[in-house]
Amino acid sequence: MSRSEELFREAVTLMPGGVNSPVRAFGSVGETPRFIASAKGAYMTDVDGNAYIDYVGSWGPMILGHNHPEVLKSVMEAAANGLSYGAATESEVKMAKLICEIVPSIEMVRMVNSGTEAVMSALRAARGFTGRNKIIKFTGCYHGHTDAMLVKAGSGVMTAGVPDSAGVPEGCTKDTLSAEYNNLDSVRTLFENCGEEIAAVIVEPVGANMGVVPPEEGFLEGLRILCDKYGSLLIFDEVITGFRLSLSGAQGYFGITPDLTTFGKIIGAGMPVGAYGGRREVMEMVAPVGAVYQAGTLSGNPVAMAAGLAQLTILKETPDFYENLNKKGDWFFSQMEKLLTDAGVPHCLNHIGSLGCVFFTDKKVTDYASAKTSDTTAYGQYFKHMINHGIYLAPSQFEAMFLSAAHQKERELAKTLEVMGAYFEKNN
Ligand code: KE4
Repeated sequence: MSRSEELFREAVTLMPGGVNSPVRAFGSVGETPRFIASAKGAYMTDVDGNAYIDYVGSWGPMILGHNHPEVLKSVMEAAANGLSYGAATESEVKMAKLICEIVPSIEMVRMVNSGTEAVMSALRAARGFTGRNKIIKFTGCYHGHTDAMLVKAGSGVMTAGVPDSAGVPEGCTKDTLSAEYNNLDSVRTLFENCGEEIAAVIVEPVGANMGVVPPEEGFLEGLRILCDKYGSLLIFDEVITGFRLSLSGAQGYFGITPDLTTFGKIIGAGMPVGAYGGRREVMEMVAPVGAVYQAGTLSGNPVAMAAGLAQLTILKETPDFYENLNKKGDWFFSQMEKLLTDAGVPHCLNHIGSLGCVFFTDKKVTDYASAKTSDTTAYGQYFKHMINHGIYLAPSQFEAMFLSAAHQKERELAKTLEVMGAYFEKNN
């Protein structure tokens, strides 16, 4: 028995599913989760000493690769000064200043501790600012596990096969309206029916929790127009796309300005950090200046700020960082597309920048319904082959592959394509 198997056997008696976040249990791919001992650059090593080329990257934060030396140094230096004070610090001022500088739509920002917390708080600010209650979200989009968002959500909820979650009272979701991604008519209908009651539309500007589903031409612009028409706020949930598609995230990449943005993952470089921000008049609704209450013991934690500041500074100051990363992504996913096509595998490969996902379906995947046509058993078999050949992919069809600056074309990407090619040739 491997050490991972031993640990998992004990873990399931101590934590629900043996994990602290459902997708890590490898439930939908029928494998024993690998217990990771260390990570560096593009690699993770498990407790049995197996090394993997990692395409999860902690679900997005590791855009520079694991344990970038400058990030690690900043964390160690900050930790040496104390782990947390529960008081204002200079690092929070620096972080807020940097975010406002690199994301033009952010005039004011509040740090929190996770993407979920960022979304929960942004929704409350939007409701407080507009005095309205209803929120539109999109089927298959995942915005963390705050009650109001656990309606036809993506990611682990989608994998669990439950459209919603138990334990969420109807009162918490009665104001959550679901529209279909890339379907403006479905949004228009909701606005026509109750536009004056809609506080906000929240959207992943690139769907990445039903697998990767980029916005079709005009979709995001259409949301902006509808929100302006009905006086609702447009919230971009950039927990995944923030600082990934461009330095100013998807909003910079597509040129659409949201009223509020939520961040997570990359902003903390692997430490527990989330943030929400946007128009000053909305953010000034937030306590202690405004009537919208929100707080957090460890929000703006100095060690987490040091990690985030180090990573964002590298992203900001490295010449052509995003041009190079996105070009590398385009090359890699187009090579993957060629492998799949040459092998005659029924597939839809969606990718944008350093995000991508192969769906085992002959349909074009543009929303939740088409994503659900994918053969998750086939995905599980693919996953099993890849992990047993040293390639660590998302243990679910409805997640993304994340490339980092540490993945080198001639090394990790070439090796990955070789393992993939061998598999697809044998299994189509
Ligand atoms: P967290 O609370 O997990 O930090 O962020 C929630 C969240 C919010 N918005 C978007 C667009 C997200 O993708 C997420 C979390 N992403 C998942 C991966 N699909 C986290 C992985 C997990 O749940 O373990």
